[in-house]
Amino acid sequence: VHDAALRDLRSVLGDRYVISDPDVRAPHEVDWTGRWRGVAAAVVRPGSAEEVLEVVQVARRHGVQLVPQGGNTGLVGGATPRDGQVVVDLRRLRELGPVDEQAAQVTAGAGATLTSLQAHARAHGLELAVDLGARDTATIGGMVATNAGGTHVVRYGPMRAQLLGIEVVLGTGALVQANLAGLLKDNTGYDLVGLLCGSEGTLGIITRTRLRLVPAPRTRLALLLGFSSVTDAVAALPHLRARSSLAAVEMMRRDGIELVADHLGVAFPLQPVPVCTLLVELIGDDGEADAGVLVAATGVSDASTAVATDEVGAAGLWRWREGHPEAAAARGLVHKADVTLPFDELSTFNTRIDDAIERVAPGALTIVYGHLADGNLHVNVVGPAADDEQPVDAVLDLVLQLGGSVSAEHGIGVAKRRWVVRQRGETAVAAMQAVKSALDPDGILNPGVLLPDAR
Ligand code: FAD
Ligand code: 2HG
Ligand code: ZN
Repeated sequence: VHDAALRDLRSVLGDRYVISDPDVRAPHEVDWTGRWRGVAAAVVRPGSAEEVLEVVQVARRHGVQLVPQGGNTGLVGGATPRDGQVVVDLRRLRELGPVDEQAAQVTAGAGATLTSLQAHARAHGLELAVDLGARDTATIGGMVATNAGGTHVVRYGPMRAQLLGIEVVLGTGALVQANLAGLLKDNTGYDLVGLLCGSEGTLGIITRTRLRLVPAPRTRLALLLGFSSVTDAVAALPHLRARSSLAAVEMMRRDGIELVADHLGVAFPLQPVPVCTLLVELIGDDGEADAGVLVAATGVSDASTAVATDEVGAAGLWRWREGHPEAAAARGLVHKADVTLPFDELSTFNTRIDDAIERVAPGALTIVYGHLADGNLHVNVVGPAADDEQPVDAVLDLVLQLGGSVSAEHGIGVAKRRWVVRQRGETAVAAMQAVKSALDPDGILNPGVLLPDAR
């Protein structure tokens, strides 16, 4: 990056918000897993949409490439600078508008964390429907940019289903506002809001969002259901879906639970640890009544059931599921594959995946867990070197054979870029490339992410 570009950035943002000190840059130059690293020419911290606009204009003028970054909890390397780009840290844009109780909506700055938004909404008896383990650090802008899913998709859908309006600075250097008023019906042309959601920083830098909120449940009941196979757990899905109080169905396998038990130094509530355990959440006032009906319907014996009826108890059960990414990270560098399978292939995938990985990474530690009701499994592999592509390739290859998707909720980033054409087909990817060149004509936004290089 040219000195003149840095000088212009300093005059727009002030010296304090253009950071070249290597120690301050360092946490922005590596991802949460440690698998993706690079060097940034600088980290800039704009404090308003207008400043973001000026940053993009400076970048266009000087041909500087930008990497938008929120909480840096993404798991596909999309927020990591690769080759001397400027990281645009958006966390100063954390302003939260008043909660609109009439509409059950709120306007949130892109840099607000999920936890801060939830505290704000819950003070009004409402909450954002999307919840995920990285809540204290992940930002709303990052969640929109990745179309994050999380644990309540079965009930409320992913981030795209909550997003009504957006403010964004496109790669063209235009500041665009689309339905920030949160109108529920607005069929005026192309859906820019939906397009920006899941664009992973490649089309525009999101500065503000208008979000739908849902009632914060008065009771939240968590239960563990132990099964002797993944097949049996999948067979319980129709019974679970029949409960109108259903809010989450999370899957854990014995090997993952044993890893978490080791990491936390606590014994799992179900002993012996079942081959497959579902963590089910029911919400609403009839939660307790529902639990009894549900346990009876799924046919699991009482001995393989644990129920938590209060917040503390529920949090205790949830930490088993949410502890998986951290327990894996404690064992070393983790290769992540986040995939969707058709429901009738979940069980086949599960029986074939360990051998598929063992073949390319003998002795590696493999754990599988995920959001079962979404057909979304997370495969974590510890052992292979950071630049070894084979473990994730083996998972994605099997996923495509079984008719699934190579990216369920984490996005493509740099990790899965080579797989986009195989998943979507040449013509669909060409259409995406046309959108990219229209909205980011100089290719300054997150080059190397999501799309293969244009031919
Ligand atoms: P970052 O990591 O900073 O960025 C992610 C991507 O969005 C990058 O491509 C970046 O360039 C782009 N971006 C960020 N901000 C903006 C912006 N304002 N404008 C344009 N582009 C932007 N994900 C799930 O879907 N479900 C889960 O259950 C889940 N659980 C997780 C648990 C743990 C412990 C961890 C570490 C991660 C988890 N994630 C999960 C992944 C991650 O939290 C999400 O992808 C989240 O949406 C990323 O938000 P972020 O602010 O950290 O974004
Ligand atoms: C989860 O569901 C997250 O816990 C993270 O999506 C998954 O780390 C992973 O592989
Ligand atoms: Zn997940």
